Amino acid sequence: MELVFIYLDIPFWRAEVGRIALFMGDVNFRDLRVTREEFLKIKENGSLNGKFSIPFHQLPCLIVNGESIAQTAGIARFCGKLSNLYPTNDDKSAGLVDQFIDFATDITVLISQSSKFSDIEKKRLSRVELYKNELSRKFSMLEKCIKKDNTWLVSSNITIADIAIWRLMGWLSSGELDGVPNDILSNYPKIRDICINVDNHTKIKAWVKKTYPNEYNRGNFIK
Ligand SMILES: N[C@@H](CCC(=O)N[C@@H](CS)C(=O)NCC(=O)O)C(=O)O
Repeated sequence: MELVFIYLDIPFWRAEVGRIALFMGDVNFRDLRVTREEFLKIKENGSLNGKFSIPFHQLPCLIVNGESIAQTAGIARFCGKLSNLYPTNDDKSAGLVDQFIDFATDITVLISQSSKFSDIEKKRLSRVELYKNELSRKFSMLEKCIKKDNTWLVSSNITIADIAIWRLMGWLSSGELDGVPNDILSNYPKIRDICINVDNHTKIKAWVKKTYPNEYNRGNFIK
């Protein structure tokens, strides 16, 4: 099977969950990273250089034997199935994995709403407000979903859900999102422990070494 994974050259969770799954499963794929200029053109005309169709003018997009598949969660499941990081014979576990991926989407949508302000102070204030209210509420709910002493979010093995939450929370705890404090995980020890477990996974370390810029701020997972 010929796979081309298209996204920007940044380790955002939407792409990382699929890219890392393929890497962890030793599935061969082309890791195609577009420039900002190419991304703007994709948004405008739904195509990467006339070669790959991008159905909803959004990234990530996965090209499977020449056919385009869009939408983060669907792509994540597709990659997870190929790499044994998504339950294929256990519908309940699959549903649980899905709920965490969709949770990551919900949080991302909330953040992007606050990113719309062009005025920097307005943007910061809206994030402060968002963090104090909706985000904290949501993270408390997520914390409650995690069973005590669980190494992974679902079942006894790492799944695409863990990868998604690790990168989502890494982004949010990096301190680089103005208005969101970098110590957020200190309030959610079970989420933090999942993130630490992912961060320490041998294959994750290998991927980080291979693709992340030196000293990249992966988030604040300190206990
Ligand atoms: N529903 C899509 C949303 C993807 C999305 O918003 N991607 C961003 C980049 S992280 C994008 O392409 N934005 C451009 C746009 O929405 O026009 C998904 O789940 O993949």
